[in-house]
Amino acid sequence: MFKSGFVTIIGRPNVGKSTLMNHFIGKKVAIMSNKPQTTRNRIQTILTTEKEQIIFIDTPGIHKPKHKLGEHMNQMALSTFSEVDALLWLVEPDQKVGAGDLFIIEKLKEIKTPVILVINKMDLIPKNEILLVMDAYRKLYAFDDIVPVSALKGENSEAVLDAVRKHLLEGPMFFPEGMVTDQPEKQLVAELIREKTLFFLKEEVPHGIAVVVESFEEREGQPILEIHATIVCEKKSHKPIILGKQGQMIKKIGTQARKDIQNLLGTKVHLELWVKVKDNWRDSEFHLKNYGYDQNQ
Ligand SMILES: Nc1nc2c(ncn2[C@@H]2O[C@H](COP(=O)(O)OP(=O)(O)OP(=O)(O)O)[C@@H](O)[C@H]2O)c(=O)[nH]1
Ligand SMILES: [Mg+2]
Repeated sequence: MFKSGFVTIIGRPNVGKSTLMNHFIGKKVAIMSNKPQTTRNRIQTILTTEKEQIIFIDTPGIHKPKHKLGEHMNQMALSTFSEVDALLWLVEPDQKVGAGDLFIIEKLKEIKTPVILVINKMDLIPKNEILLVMDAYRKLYAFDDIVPVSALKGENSEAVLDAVRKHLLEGPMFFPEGMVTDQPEKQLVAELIREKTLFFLKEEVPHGIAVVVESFEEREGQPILEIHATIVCEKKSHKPIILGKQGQMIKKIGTQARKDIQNLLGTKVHLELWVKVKDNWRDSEFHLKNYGYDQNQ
């Protein structure tokens, strides 16, 4: 009997949701960074074995929004709560449950979807303290399972899959075998470029960046993919920072992004980047839509 199911990964920003999802499918589909609010859209990945198909949905970290983009991100996360077969709620290994997590618990109380609590980053605390963290959370909600893991090291992640398997139902293959994600290649490329801006740039600059791939074509007669992309920033003063002295910063971003894009697509890539200013685009419904942050997606 073939089983399948949809599982949403939720939690506060920066707890390791994208890291865990990428680990499950063995590929970097969702970008990751040490800065909060990295993921901005719902990202589906698919794990298919002989007996089952699990569809993971990575979501933006739930936070107090400061602009329309933030509102959209929360909406992306919260709207999947009741539509899936199980929720994986990721938290940091902290005994003191924060206000943000208490807010999530209130939302969980409104739905019937089974919730598996995943205490991530267990590599950061001594083993005996993990039990205390588990106890602190157990008092707050009737979880279906509580599993400590390290997404970064892959430790105990199989236990999370076992917990998920309990909630799969007899069902079809929703996606063809071999399909790993619903994200178009152009979107993956834009995200890899954005990941590098998160890595190299500081403070609010990377958070105000959107990346748009303008063209994506094979060079005539040559096995080289020609990619042109625009880095959109939200303030005039951010542009020289992104370019860097004599273009050094944008060069670094481009070089690192190209390496990742080549790995992903398995072909040689020529990448050209431009920088454009769109004042406060994060608060404009029009631009959010333009840059792919569509509420109805
Ligand atoms: N030490 C440790 N770090 C981890 C672990 N899992 C993830 N991280 C780190 O935590 C940071 C955030 O990881 P992400 O996967 O981007 O987190 P996220 O929850 O998707 O974040 P948002 O998309 O902003 O909501 C990165 O620097 C990861 O390397 C873990 O198990 N142990
Ligand atoms: Mg993420």
